[in-house]
Amino acid sequence: MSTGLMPDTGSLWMPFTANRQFKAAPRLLVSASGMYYMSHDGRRILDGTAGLWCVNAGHCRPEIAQAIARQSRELDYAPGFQMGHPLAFEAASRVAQLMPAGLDRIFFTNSGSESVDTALKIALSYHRARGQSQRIRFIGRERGYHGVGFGGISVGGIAANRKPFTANLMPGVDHLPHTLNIAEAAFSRGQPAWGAHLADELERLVTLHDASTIAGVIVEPLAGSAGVLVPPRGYLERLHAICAHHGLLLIFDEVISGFGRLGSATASEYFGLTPDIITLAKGINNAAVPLGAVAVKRVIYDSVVGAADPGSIELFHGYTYSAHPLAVAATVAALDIYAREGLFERARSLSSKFEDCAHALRGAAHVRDIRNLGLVAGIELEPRPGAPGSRAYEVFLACLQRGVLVRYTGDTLAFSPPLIVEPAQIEQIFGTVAEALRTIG
Ligand code: PXG
Repeated sequence: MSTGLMPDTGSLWMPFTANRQFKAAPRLLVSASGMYYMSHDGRRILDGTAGLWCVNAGHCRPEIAQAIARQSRELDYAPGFQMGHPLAFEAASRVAQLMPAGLDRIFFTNSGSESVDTALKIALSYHRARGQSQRIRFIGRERGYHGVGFGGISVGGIAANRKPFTANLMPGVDHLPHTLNIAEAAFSRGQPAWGAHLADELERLVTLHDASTIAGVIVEPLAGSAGVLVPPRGYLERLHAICAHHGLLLIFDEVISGFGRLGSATASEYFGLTPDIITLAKGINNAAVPLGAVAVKRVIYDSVVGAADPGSIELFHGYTYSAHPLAVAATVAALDIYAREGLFERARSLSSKFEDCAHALRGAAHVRDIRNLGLVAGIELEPRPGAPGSRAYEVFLACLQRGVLVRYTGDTLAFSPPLIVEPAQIEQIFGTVAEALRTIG
């Protein structure tokens, strides 16, 4: 384990970080095991966020480390264009087995952002292959997060992520309204009863643009990054029905919700819905090596592949590291752990305890709303006048001082622990937040 020595922080331009503020007082993690990180100053930190919603089986699992080490000695890298290696195919089959019936064709990427851009390109290619190349529009949603590629920020709806680039976004994109309404649905446990009608906005957009110009609709079934937005009861079902009726491809971005977060392999399974395309990353291999994937219905693969001349490349798309041997070795090992330890079922069985502990903070100072589903919770705080985000940042720091890592976006604290979390650790996470809230103004 490393000592408390602080590296020179100058060269690294940190992602989604207040660089100057961070570098003035760096917070470093130097090792991890199971539910815990170790900080550079030698403190054990309980991981309330599974890293960034991705380390679903807990940290540094030996089986995954061994699979990666073995693979790095046996086949470090193999080209994925016009060549293959066995584990790529095995990992694709294993991922396909966890998808809703019919989504059994898997394209590998290296991140959620790449999965989203890949999904958009596949959707366009599908319509083109079927002679509907005028279907070029996409419908996203306000406050949606679909990564940081130009496709992803175009269909995404987080204003700050789009603002410097508004003139360069993909054309032909429109947005549904988001579904958060604190006045109507504050402190809902699980899915809010209010808000299914917001899906009808899709009918309005279809009327406006005409279905024949729309390729697809992309939403997170459960929106994480924008502050934990839980879909109202009946909302996703309505979106699904409208898409099916008009021939729009429904893309569920399951980068966060995939691999057990809601207590089933996918949110699609949790809600009993089968979209046309699912984007994946993060938990796909416990975040041990960067990897993302896009799962598509077989008819989509068959259409795109079947439309090309035999012997020609059907989809002009792919990454040097698509199905990187180390990344897919980690996938097979991670999926083995999820299955052997029943971690998705575990998440399901812990979710009511998680809900109770989160909602126990109702009435605590500054708490404006509490939202939850599966092993995800968001606690939205009243922003300080003129200083949005500062209160949540201070709670984040106060929790870290007390040995618990939480996330915050805007003034919403987000919780998404590894699925191996123990009930006492759930109490510790929310108990620490309660304490932190008492210390800040
Ligand atoms: N789609 C969704 C739904 C995501 O949540 C991405 C795409 C992009 O994935 P990559 O691998 O390109 O980052 C994400 C990523 C947070 C947080 O704290 C969320 C994400 C990433 C980092 C932080 O809310 N989600």
